[in-house]
Amino acid sequence: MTTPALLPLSGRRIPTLSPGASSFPHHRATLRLSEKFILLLILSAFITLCFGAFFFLPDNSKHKRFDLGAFHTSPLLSSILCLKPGYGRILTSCFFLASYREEEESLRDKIRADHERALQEAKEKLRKSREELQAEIQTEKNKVMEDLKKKDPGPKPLPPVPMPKVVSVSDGEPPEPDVKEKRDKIREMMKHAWDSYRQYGWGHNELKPLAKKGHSTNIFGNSQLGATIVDALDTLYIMGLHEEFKDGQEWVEQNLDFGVNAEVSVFEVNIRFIGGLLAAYYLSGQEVFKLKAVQLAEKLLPAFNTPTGIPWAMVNLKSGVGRNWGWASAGSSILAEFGTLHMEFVHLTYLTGNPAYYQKVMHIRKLLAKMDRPNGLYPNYLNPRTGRWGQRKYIFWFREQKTVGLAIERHLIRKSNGGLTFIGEWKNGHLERKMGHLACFAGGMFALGADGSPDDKAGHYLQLGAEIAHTCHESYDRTVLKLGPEAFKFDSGLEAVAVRQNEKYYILRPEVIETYWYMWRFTHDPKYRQWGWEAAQAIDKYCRVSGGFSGVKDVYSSNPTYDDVQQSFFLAETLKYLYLLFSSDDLMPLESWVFNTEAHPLPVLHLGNITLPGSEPAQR
Ligand code: DMJ
Repeated sequence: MTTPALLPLSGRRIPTLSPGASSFPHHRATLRLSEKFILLLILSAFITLCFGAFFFLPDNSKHKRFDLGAFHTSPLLSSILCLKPGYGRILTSCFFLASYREEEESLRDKIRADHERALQEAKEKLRKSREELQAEIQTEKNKVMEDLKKKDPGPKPLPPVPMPKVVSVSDGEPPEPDVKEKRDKIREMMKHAWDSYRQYGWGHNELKPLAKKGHSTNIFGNSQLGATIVDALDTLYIMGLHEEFKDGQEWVEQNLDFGVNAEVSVFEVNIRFIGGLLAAYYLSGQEVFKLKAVQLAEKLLPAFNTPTGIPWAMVNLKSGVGRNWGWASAGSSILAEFGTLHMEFVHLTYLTGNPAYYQKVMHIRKLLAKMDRPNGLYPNYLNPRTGRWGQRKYIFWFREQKTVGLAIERHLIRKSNGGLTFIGEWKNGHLERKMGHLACFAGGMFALGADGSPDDKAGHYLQLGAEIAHTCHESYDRTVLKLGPEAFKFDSGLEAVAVRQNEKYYILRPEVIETYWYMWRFTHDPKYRQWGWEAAQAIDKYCRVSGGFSGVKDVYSSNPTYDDVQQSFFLAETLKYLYLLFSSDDLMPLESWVFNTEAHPLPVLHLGNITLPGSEPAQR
């Protein structure tokens, strides 16, 4: 008998004869040679089959429940292959049919057992309540977060600084039952706005309350930064909506990431996000808000890398590249924007000990102080490359200063024929007798300015604040919906009425209500609460829809159409000011808190008593 030699596949080795082989060596050798070829052929066919099967078999990690019937129809395959569950397409070894059958049986048993277990688990899950399931999901999420934290401990904690002295946040419940009822109604409106956003727009910047989906605008770039969450946090806290606040905090912790490739407005992101996060931090004491505010501020700093140090209006959060809006007087920066970074940036230096923030904004202040001021006023456009003023247009920007230049009064404030005090806009050497809804904030500003002025001036500024509040109220009262238009005229017999169709909209803006609140705090004249209540009722009647609150396109139409946007500032400002209007004064007293331009309260820092890093005594 021949013993087949183990041959290398090249088959170059000459076969040997076994003892007792044929006496016809030549013929025998020939026969052996052809047998060898046949054997070789079978072997190579066998190997080819093995490889073929390896490549064409399904990936059993994706198809754990593969059909074993297929193996029965292909006995050869079933005899040579086995699959190792859980490791994808792996050819582990070849078996003969008998051993495969055993394997198949045990595989079947395992699948059956897995199946039973999954079914059992599903049944158990179905027996659980929604709350129990949510709690389970939450526990899982927390575990994942914990694991992540262990792997990446995140940024180092910031040095502790003494919290500025503020009275603790009282609940501000008014003693009068009818006022309390109104306040409860405002709180309910906040719940409706928040819950709707929670349900339909969570994580998006804003909400489309009619389409019931997320919304965004170019100020946030191409991003999903949850602007409504960050803007609403402090309002939720002040209103005592703590479950909702916690929900927002969790989103911030887990999702708010500023490393995104988005070109955002420096001003808007500062007032809404840095302001919102800092306020949430000061109110709640939760470190995460401070950390996020600082992370964002770091992303905004490259916007100041201009030849003059006047920041670009926009910056890409990822690349740090800045630029200006094309429409802003040939690529200028906007005074009302870069002049409204001070409060937040000073707080950032206070909290971090990093002088950079303070120095950036003080540099702007010093630069402006050196510049010419036509008629004592600052024009609104400034070129950040050349340091020259752009188009001569004058509007307000001194939001956080307590003293207001006389020049504003002399050049921008007028009385209409009907006796309404209004603030116009100075354009190309001419005062336009038109006032914007935005300018209505100035009533509150004058009232605040009165508070810090010498006696002879104080009465005058408070009076000015009252007159502007009255004019802005008239702009609401002269409409069909009792909501104010975007801009209103005092011309050709018109008194506080919008003329152009594209100025008749109301987008849930806060400025008029903001002024009512400041006037209420300084005078306690009940008419301000009355006017605020009229506005709240009108908003609830005409802007409320099942999916939240929407702006309206024409306040003079009894059948208005919606713009389908729930602005984030509606939750940050409009509802907050309304709530404060119907609260007692011990909630957020103005001696302790100062509100930024987006109504985010920050503690008053008495810079006379604090030395900020990077500040020189002369700068204070
Ligand atoms: C808000 O974002 C701020 O109040 C800003 O200063 C002006 N625009 C809106 C509200 O109208």
